Amino acid sequence: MPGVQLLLPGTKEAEKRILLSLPNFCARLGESAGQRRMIELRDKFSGCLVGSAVGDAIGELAFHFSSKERLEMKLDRLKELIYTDDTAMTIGLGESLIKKGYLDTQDLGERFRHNFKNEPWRGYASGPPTIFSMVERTGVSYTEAAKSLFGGKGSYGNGAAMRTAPVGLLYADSPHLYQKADLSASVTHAHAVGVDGAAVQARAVSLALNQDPAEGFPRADFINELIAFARTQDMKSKLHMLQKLVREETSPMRAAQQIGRSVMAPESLPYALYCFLRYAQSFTDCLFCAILYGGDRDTLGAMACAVSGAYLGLESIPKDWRAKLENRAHIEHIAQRLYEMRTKNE
Ligand code: R7I
Ligand code: MG
Repeated sequence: MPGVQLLLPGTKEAEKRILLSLPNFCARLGESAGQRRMIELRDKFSGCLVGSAVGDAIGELAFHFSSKERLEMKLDRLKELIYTDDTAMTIGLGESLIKKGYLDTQDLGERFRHNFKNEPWRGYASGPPTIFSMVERTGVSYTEAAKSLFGGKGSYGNGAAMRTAPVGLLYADSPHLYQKADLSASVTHAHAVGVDGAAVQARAVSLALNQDPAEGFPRADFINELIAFARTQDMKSKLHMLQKLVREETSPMRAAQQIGRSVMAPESLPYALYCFLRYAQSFTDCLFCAILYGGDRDTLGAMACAVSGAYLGLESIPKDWRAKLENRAHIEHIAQRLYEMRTKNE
């Protein structure tokens, strides 16, 4: 969307634009300007975390029902949407932030380990459980254990990016967003590329959160901002590729083939962002784009739908899917507590 200026989160101009663009919606409710913004942001916080969990759960189903028709039939019949480690860790990160009020890596690691012990069947890859047992066996810190993985380089998997939405919500307007995402990643992902995945996804959430869905999404500025925000060449070059594919309106299948969509952060994250940008006005189209073209489907769904939900809000997620989501009340509670923490600090 050339020529559209990206409004930086927290700027007076951004807030003014959000308020100005919602007069009909809010006038119907007879609310004051201050209340208008609260409703808008609250809805976006829940949209982000519920959206991510729905994307994760439906993405996991797509491993077994890989055509859209079969998946939709299954979704109609299904009683409950079961999420995977992506959401379990997003919940853990949200819980730790709420309990401590800041990012405490030891508390976060403990929370992750505790949740893993209770539910080891959620589909974790090898990295996090290896770290948990190393901490138990040797007493080292989580961050030290994370540094020792994969020959001392740490993990470049997408596991830090997939769970980073609470950081993007809580620190959306902070100049220290990168550092916060880095801390949240460091208990399991020490590799600079794994950390970069968490930071870029947190920034994507924060930018989407502060854009008004009543207006066209400023795609070009969004990608430029993410390229500038990324710190590794691996991530930057894949974001440049994303920029070209979006500009050329490349089909999802071709984009998936070119970017890749494996568990490596610089593959799955840019493809998830491609799906959000291609279908910015539709949560369901964004979801299907993320999960129907192979690769790390649950995590592609979680990352794309966190950004989509932060932009479009809770109501954009089909009601039936929200109703079937496992543990939804707790996820919404975390979103609302994070919202209160964020607005208290303003
Ligand atoms: O990143 P992580 O927590 O999870 C990745 C995916 C997500 O979809 C989850 O939902 C889960 O299903 O799996 O898991 P890690 O074990 O840290 O990284 C994932 C995989 O990437 C590893 O098991 C390795 O195969 C590979 N990998 C690496 N290989 C070589 N060198 C990650 N980092 C490295 C590396 O530095
Ligand atoms: Mg998973």
